[in-house]
Amino acid sequence: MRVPVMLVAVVAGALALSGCGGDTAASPETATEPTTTEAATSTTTTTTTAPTTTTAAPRTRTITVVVKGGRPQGGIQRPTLDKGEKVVLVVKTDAGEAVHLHGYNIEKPVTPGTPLRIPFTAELPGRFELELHHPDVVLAVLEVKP
Ligand SMILES: [Cu+2]
Repeated sequence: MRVPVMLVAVVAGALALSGCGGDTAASPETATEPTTTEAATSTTTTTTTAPTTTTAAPRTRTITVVVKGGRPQGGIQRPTLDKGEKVVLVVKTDAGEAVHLHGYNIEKPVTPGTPLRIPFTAELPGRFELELHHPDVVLAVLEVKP
């Protein structure tokens, strides 16, 4: 609901242009991490350790798959996840009845035209297919590092 249809289409198009680069840049809705790249260029003499720079909120990674004509736009994404990473799979499809994340045994019914969100935590290492059922189409392959 938050991301307009056109924006998703544009992102999918950009992915298609750049080939199967599974990892997209930070999505606009989750880019809330402070960028501290320029903060280190201060020329003060003493280096005091900043007390509050630990990662406070665990970031949630959003992986969006757009299916048109029963096929994933931009090819099969192959994102690599860290063990314990929080992930939200967003599937927008014009076909199919269910989305199945193998290995995690998460299967949710999907309505064509309505984005489906599948939040989960990548606690199981390995390589797992995200599949659209009826017809069976591989949408993405997630690799969770041990
Ligand atoms: Cu399946």
